[in-house]
Formats: sequence, structure tokens, C-alpha cells
Amino acid sequence: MKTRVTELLEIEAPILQGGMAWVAEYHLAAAVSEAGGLGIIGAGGAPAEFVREQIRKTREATDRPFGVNLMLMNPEADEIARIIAGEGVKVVTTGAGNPGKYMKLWKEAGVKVIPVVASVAMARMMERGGADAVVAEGMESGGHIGSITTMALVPQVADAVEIPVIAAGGIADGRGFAAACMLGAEAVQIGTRFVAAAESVVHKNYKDMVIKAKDIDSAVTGMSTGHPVRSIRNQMTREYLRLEKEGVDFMELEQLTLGSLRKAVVDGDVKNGTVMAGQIAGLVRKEQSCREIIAEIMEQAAGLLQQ
Ligand code: TUI
Repeated sequence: MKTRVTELLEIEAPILQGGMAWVAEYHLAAAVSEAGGLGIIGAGGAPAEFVREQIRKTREATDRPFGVNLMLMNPEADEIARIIAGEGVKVVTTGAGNPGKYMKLWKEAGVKVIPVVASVAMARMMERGGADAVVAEGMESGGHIGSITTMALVPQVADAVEIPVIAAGGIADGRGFAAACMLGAEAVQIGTRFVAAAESVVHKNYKDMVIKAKDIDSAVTGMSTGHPVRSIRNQMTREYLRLEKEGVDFMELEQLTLGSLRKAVVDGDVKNGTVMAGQIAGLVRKEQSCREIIAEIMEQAAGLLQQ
């Protein structure tokens, strides 16, 4: 399938893998790129030198294009932005903020810039700033989210900008892919289904929790702090939501979540850790290789779009 996004990124399938903190390291990114999509290393809150290492390891594992996601709240974001430019990374996606101050650096280094946005205003601003495409991410997504659903956000962003739009949030199969195309998207970004990929190095407990999750099993914490995060409901979300309702202060809530994603992904503590996943987790039923996942989505979507 050819779209402006496959042309821009020189990939076979218009599928980008979400830049998930701790989850999207080089094994997963390389596997997605090898399967014809765009694998993405998630910088998350990691130190800059760790990101450089991940870039080099991905390059050893695949000759195909891959990207890096810069989470803009990372304290070493400036340094990581320079590493992305210096290491010759082809594509950067950004999350949780405005990447405007890095645009010049990246464009001059020939990096394709694809900010993740959660509103029409942000999409417009990014286009004006020179973005090559945008990911319009709905609040069905896992992790840090905006407040609009994918169904409402994608067509409004597609009408507002000329650059290609990539849909994200609540997409995990060929039906979601085809629907995104109908809304005006030219590619999709998928996170949750890749968490359960064979090549995903998350702890088995995390993978099992995603596979077992039903439609209504996620919760959003941090609505009141301005940092809403979607994860699978557990002891941590229950405690967090209870304290949030009581109006305890920001710092106490932060204490509860500090390092909690790592706790779940690396240590497998899915009771006290944050098990970030999207609302579509209920559709993810088994572990599959990235190759199988991408082939299945593209085959199902092609059939539907032909009809
Ligand atoms: O960034 C994401 N998803 C993420 S980042 C992340 S790491 C984290 N861990 C714990 C707490 C908080 C974060 C986990 N998941 N998605 C892309 C995204 N970006 N969603 C929403 C936004 C966004 C929000 C506000 C983009 C721009 C924005 O603009 C604000 C501004 O600066 O004007």
C-alpha cells in the first residue's frame, strides 16, 4: 500500500510503532522495521547516552529506516535532540510537548520530523514550524493522553493541515487501519498491540496483563494534575484515584508514580507499577511476531478497503 507516508519514510507498510517508554527499545524497533513498518526507539525518561546506544544497536540489527521518539519532558531532551541529529537518525517523533525549539536543528540535519499532537491547534502550529507529518493521537491511547477521541480528532486534523496525518489511539487491527484511512489518515501508529509482540522485551506479567485485559479495564490517572495517563487498572491506579479524589497534593501523587512504569515493564510488578496500555488492549489476544502483526493488519485492511 502506497501513501504519502510510505513515500516520505521509505517503508512498505504505513504502520509506525509507538515510541513507548521502556518498551520500545532496539529489539522491538528493529523487528518492526524489518517487517516493513517504521520501528521507533522510545527515549522516554532515559539518559541521553542510553538513547545513543539504542540507536547504534538498532542500526546493527536492521538496514531499514527507523525512528526515535523524544519524550519532551525528558530532563536530557536537549542532549537527545542533538544525538538524534548527530547520529543520522532518519525520523523523529515527539510526545508530551511542543518540539518547536528543535525543529531547525533537525531539519538542517535532514531528519524527518513527525510531532505527536492531541489537538487541531497543535497540528497547525507544527505544520507552520516545518513538520513533515503529524501523528493525531486520540485519548484511547495508552500513556500520556490528550482529551479528544481518535474518531473526532483525526478528521479535524486532516481538514486543518496539508501535511500527511497518521492516526493513533485505539487502532490494533485491519478494521482500525481502514477506519483511520476513512477519517483522512495516511498511516497509523500502533502501540498496545506491539507491547504483546514476541520481540517486545516487557516482563511476562506486563504482556499477560495486556493480553488478558478487557475493553473497560483501563483507567486514567492524573486528570487533576494536568498529566493524564492511561494504564490498566490495578492497585496503583486505585490508590492514585482515591488520593486524587481526596485532593492530596501533586508531590504526593508524583511519589506514587515515580519510576512506576519501569517497575511494571522491567520488574514485572503489575500491582504497584504503571501498566500503560490503550483501550484497544481488549482486542489484543495473543503474542505474535511483528511480522505476523503487520501482515495480518495489512491483509485485513486491504480486503476491507477494496470492498
Ligand atoms: O507522549 C505521549 N505518550 C506518552 S509519554 C509517556 S512518558 C510519561 N510517563 C509518565 C508520566 C507522563 C509521561 C507515556 N506516554 N503521547 C503523545 C502525546 N503528546 N499525547 C499528548 C501529547 C501532547 C500534549 C500536550 C502533545 C503536545 C502538547 O502540547 C502542550 C504544549 O506544550 O503546548
